[in-house]
Amino acid sequence: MLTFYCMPWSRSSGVFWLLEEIGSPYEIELIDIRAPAGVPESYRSIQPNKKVPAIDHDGTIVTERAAITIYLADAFPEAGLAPPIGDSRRAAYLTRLVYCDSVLDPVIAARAQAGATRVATASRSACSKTWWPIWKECFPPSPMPWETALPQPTRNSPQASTSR
Ligand SMILES: N[C@@H](CCC(=O)N[C@@H](CS)C(=O)NCC(=O)O)C(=O)O
Repeated sequence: MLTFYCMPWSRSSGVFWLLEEIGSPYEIELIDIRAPAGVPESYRSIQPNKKVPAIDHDGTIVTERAAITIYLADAFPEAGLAPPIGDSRRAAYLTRLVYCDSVLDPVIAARAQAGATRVATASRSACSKTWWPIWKECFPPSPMPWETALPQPTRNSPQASTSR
């Protein structure tokens, strides 16, 4: 049993995509991170910081996109989405995957939240000519096709415009 805790138009999108590629059944548990009253306290038992995405796979909870991606690709090897452990190609796979979340994502999120100019220099340096084409290829604009049937963000919510 695989449960996906998520919200469309958020950092959940990449995991949505991954789950669709894997093709194994999963249940969606929508966590309204933009609810005026906030995310319910009960969700802390899944994600201590009440953030999405998160998964529960047969009672094993995984949070953080990079960790979820690595976990799922390894848990469903038949999908052929990651080089297996012991394969030397795993080095490049893990490097790119972790780089995206640990270096690119914070810079891009900071840029979105602070306005384009304050962190433009850091952003330019991180999104070098080498990495930007990979980023664009890996993260096309939301919503993904399978997200369109789900609730969409409130357009005037500041969080909705900065968290993608
Ligand atoms: N490092 C985390 C970041 C997750 C994250 O910041 N998620 C945002 C949505 S894009 C969230 O849940 N925000 C709700 C909140 O902070 O209350 C990951 O990559 O999984």
